[in-house]
Amino acid sequence: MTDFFKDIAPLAYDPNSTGLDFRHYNPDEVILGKRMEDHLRFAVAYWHSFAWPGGDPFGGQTFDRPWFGDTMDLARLKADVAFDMFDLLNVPYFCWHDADIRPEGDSFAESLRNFEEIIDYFGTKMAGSKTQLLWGTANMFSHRRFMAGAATNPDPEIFAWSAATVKACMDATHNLGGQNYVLWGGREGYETLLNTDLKRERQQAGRFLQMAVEYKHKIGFKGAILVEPKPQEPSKHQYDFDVATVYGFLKEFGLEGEVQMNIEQGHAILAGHSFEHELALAASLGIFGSIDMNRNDYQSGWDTDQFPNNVPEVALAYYEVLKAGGFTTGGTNFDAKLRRQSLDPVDLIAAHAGAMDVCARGFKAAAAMLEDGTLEAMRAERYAGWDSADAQAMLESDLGSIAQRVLDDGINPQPQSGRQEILENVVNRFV
Ligand code: XUL
Ligand code: CO
Repeated sequence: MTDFFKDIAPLAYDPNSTGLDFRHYNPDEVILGKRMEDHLRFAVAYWHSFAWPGGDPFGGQTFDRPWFGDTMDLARLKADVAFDMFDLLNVPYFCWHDADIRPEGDSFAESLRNFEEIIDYFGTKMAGSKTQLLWGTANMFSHRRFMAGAATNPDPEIFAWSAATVKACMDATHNLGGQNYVLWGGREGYETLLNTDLKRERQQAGRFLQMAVEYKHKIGFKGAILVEPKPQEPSKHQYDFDVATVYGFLKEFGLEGEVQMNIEQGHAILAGHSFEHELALAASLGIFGSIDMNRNDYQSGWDTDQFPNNVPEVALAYYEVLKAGGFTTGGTNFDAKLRRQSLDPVDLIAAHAGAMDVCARGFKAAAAMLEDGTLEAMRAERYAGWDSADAQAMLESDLGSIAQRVLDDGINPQPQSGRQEILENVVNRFV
């Protein structure tokens, strides 16, 4: 154990806690026949908690971490502190980008050596910890070489560099027993059409994703490949705008049976949707995979990646997760960062502890709503007319025959209440 979190004890479940301990997250509590820990499958995001220096567009680093710097010794110290925090929080999973965990070398080969050495170090740390890998991914957006995209770059050498990077990250994820491999679009989009061949870029992105899927099968990786949609930021226009857009893209490239979605709360909001909409749509298309849990500031209109703290919103999200059958390989990754004034080690622990409690409260409310059954019963009642043989036969019929039936039977539909306020009142009994 390092001394970074020296005065902080491992967090326990204590419903009367006024400190860091969990008031709501009890990993062993059985809900809907499963332990809470196995339902929620929490993960810590390495990039925000250990690699982000605390900058914003108007100012640079605010955090002063003993592991900041570009040496392998510091990368190992960072890993030591990270696993200390995983142990204190008792989280089952973590997630990384290659660039979060290793210093960049002077060549691809040197970066790869650094990366593989830290991956081996992770293997040792994971052998002595409960915390395992939810997913790995490649950072193909921070370095200036990626400023015009990775797979969609006009320069084929960047495509090659990106392919080599994803291969290395998939190998590492596989070797560590990762549950999923994630591809977020990064700078796969554009700033201006004046310099962009949109058709060509989408083809490159499609072929790249096919190659990732082919490689998964080649190495026998059994986890899921997940794409994470986001509508803008960093690019003005991102190709992976939202779940619906990505589904069309997957269909175009024959990948709808191979790739699932990693859906992030803040990205859904940026796309003009609710989180639960994106979750429900992915589930209905059979491509729901995992979630990045966070929230954005609703006034600022950009990706502020704050820790979640809105229980009713989280409840509606987990309601959709439960209706989708819950997580299989996926989980709840806190893609969330501290505010830049939250300087102290205790802030990092409190942020995660609070977020885990918010998720636990939301999850319990979601499970209770599902067990109560009122919402599902009222939804079923709303569509009950479609249960009749006539209604079902209509879907196999044609416009002419239906028109004739409307005339023959004197069909004269009467508007019915959608009961939105009553349904909202039902939700409010649980949140
Ligand atoms: C960016 C974002 C990423 C992905 C992984 O908005 O969400 O952190 O989750 O690259
Ligand atoms: Co994310």
